[in-house]
Amino acid sequence: MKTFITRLFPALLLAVAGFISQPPAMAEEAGALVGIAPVKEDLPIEQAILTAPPHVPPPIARKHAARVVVNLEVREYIGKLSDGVEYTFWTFGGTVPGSFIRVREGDLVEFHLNNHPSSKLPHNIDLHAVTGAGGGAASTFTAPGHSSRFTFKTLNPGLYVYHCATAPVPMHIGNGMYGLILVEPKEGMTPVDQEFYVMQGEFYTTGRYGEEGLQSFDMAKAIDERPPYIVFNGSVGSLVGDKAITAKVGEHVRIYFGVGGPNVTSSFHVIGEIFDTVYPEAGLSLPNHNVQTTLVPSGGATMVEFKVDVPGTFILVDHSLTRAFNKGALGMLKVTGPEDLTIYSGKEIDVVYLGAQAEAGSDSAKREAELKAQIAAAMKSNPTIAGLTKEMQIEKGRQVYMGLCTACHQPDGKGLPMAFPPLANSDYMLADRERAVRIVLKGMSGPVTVNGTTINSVMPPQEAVLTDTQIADVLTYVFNAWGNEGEAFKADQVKAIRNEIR
Ligand code: HEC
Ligand SMILES: [Cu+2]
Repeated sequence: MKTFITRLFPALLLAVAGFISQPPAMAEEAGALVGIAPVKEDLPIEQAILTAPPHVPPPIARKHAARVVVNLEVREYIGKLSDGVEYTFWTFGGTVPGSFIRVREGDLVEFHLNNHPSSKLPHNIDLHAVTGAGGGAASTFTAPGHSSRFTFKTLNPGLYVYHCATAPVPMHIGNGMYGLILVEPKEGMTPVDQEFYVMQGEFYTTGRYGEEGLQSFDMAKAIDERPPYIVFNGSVGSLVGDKAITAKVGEHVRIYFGVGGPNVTSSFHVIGEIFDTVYPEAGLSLPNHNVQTTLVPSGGATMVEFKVDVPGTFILVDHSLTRAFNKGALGMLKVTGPEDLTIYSGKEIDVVYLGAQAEAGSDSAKREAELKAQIAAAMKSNPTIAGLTKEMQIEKGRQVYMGLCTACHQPDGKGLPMAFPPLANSDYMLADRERAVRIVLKGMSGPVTVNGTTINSVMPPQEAVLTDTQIADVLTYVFNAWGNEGEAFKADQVKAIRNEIR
């Protein structure tokens, strides 16, 4: 029914209204698909405010419908997927996820899709908020340097995913072409103190997780649904450290959470919080209460609300946890304000087992960036490069250590009695460098005596988890941390041992 009306609209208008030049001076060239007049209704015209994640446009105050003009620009650019890892993102509005769009039920949305001249490919948009063929895709196929326009009426309130629907669709979405549009119900959303925009999506890079350099899209991995990266807001660490979202004790927080996919669903959870209200599948009519984890389908969304009662760092995760700890689906909400010991004793378990690690990681990433700049400068003039390169490896290695080894060998490298041997001043480790490489690659079991104390346990192999470079870096770090001293390890040495037949 709705589909029928929308389909009929343009034809009717063409007949009735004839051609009227549309308000914004968009570059629609002669010969382009123009001529369909904007739907003529006596509505006040409004320019939509678009925001980049994690921000959300302000609530809609008006109590009447409007003609809302949305100008969304497609940009293709090379950006950061993780430290040292670059990727060619395709985006709506220059960010992953794309700009957040906020309109009201009953509005007429005049949608302009502008494909930047620097783009290499045509793109279009399918908004799940649209009632009409292809959700707008058929009307918005837009070549680089062109602009398309179509108009739709927001019949159903709710939070909707939008995405590119140009073939191959999984590749366009997999490169970052998705975002959220909120259609506020006529009565408005209930007021809250803080609203945030977070979307999960996965990246199918040719290289493994953490493999440095410019990565490209791997179709075979996409078909097998084996993404090396599953992240929030387009990159590893996008919501970590000084990029964490923040709130104050006592505030009500709402997160508009969506899954762009293209394939993987999310078990969305905030460690240390309980969702007071969840709008399952982002439908507004059946809010659920007191929920721990909510399942969000690919191409779907949810709204979660909770009051923050105590200070601390609350960790956003996909509770399919290797995605959080090994693939990047981890963010932070930092809450400041007075403690309430009647609610929480103050022994912040989450911070200890997660927060500290990620924060150390982000300090270390900063130091790494500084060193990179220093190396670039040093290259020009003198050969102190070797020393700086080693220091750089140490910083990178520190990040690997904090993300992986620290759980067992502890941040101070001292291990735990009876369970994990020390690496700090380990006579066993420092005595044989090749053996150290082998232990990290292939794991270790059976009795081992370190500094006079024997442990008989198992260390899991890391060869499937870490690249040769990462292993060289982490060993360079442990051989130079906590008073240890040693030469840098080289990726080639690791490679040789990885490939040896024993
Ligand atoms: C899941 C826990 C765990 C993780 C993670 C882990 N190790 Fe181990 N590691 C152990 C255990 C247990 C042993 C002793 C094994 C045995 O008893 O044979 C060990 C032994 C070692 C040894 C030799 C003993 C010594 O103390 O000198 C080195 C070196 C080492 N690990 C380095 C690392 C590095 C580097 C990482 C990170 C890339 C790492 N380990 C990650 C548990 C772990
Ligand atoms: Cu596209």
